[in-house]
Amino acid sequence: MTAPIRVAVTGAAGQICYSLLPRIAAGEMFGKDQPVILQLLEIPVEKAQQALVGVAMELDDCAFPLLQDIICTDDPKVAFKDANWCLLVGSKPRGPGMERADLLKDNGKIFIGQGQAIDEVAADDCRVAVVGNPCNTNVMIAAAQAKRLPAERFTAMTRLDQNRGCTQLAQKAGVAVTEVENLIIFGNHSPTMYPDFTHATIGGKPAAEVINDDAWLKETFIPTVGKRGAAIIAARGLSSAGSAANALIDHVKALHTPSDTVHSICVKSDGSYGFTAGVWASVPVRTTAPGTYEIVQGVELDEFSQGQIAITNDELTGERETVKDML
Ligand code: NAX
Repeated sequence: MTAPIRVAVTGAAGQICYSLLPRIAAGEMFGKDQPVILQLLEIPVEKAQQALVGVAMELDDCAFPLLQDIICTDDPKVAFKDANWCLLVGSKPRGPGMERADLLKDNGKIFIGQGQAIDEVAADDCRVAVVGNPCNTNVMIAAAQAKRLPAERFTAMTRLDQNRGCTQLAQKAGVAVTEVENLIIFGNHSPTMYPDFTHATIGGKPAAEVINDDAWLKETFIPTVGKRGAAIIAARGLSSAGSAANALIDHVKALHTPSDTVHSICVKSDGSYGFTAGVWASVPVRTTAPGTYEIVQGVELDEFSQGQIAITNDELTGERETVKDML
């Protein structure tokens, strides 16, 4: 009998988790033979805790064969206890009139507490993936609390941006999304990110050659990917949820499965590609063993790409400066 993977998930009564949790329990994240235990964290507010009970009831009602147990709690030390994966989805949304600096600081406090609790009680092999925004800076704050777990275990998600970009290129070229490869997201999960089309291929040929429209790539494609989240809110009245949950499945699956495929993941910068060492920037990575990855080196950057990376790196460095007393 395979031992279950303990998956701690925060923000478990929120909209992303409503799409995410059934898919984890169905085996889409860790495989169809891998049992899981879900350890679900919500804020200590009655309405949130009640909603969490409702989420657990629905999971029960799915009778998932792989789901061995569900733990619902408002205590981070219960949620993260012995967890092999911690998926930090919950965070405080930006309220009306709230400055980005206030958002960074308010959320920073959450990620200090969660980072400390993870370091104290999670499994020795624990991996952490942050979705809650601003995810690059939240993950840096959580990782800064860790004394036992190495910083490399802490990642944040730009997979949604990678998936969005691949579909935009496929639709422009009029081909299936499976034809698009090697689209790398560099930088912050924010509108400054750089979806680097210069190495992307469509049907094995350079994307720029297939699309043959430099102005579209630079002036339409890049902002469309960067502002897609806002476009979803404008259309749906709510932020991306199903696609974010899907991207987190892809993110964790990619890190859990060794392969030569290159994925875009926010990791602690080692200074590669012009990022300031120590910020969490999205870069190309390759998974070498389950949960272990290396930053892919040697991707050549033309002058345009270097300029785009400098913009998003400035933002990341500025965010780090704003929360420096939390690190
Ligand atoms: P919701 O507001 O629907 O749910 C968030 C849930 O988190 C709420 O139920 C809230 O009570 C809970 N929560 C807040 N603080 C918590 C804490 N300290 N511990 C445990 N739970 C806590 O938001 P949802 O649409 O699910 O989005 C969640 C986060 O994902 C947001 O920060 C959002 O900005 C971020 N996103 C990140 C994306 C990415 O690509 N990295 C894309 C999608 C999404 O925008």
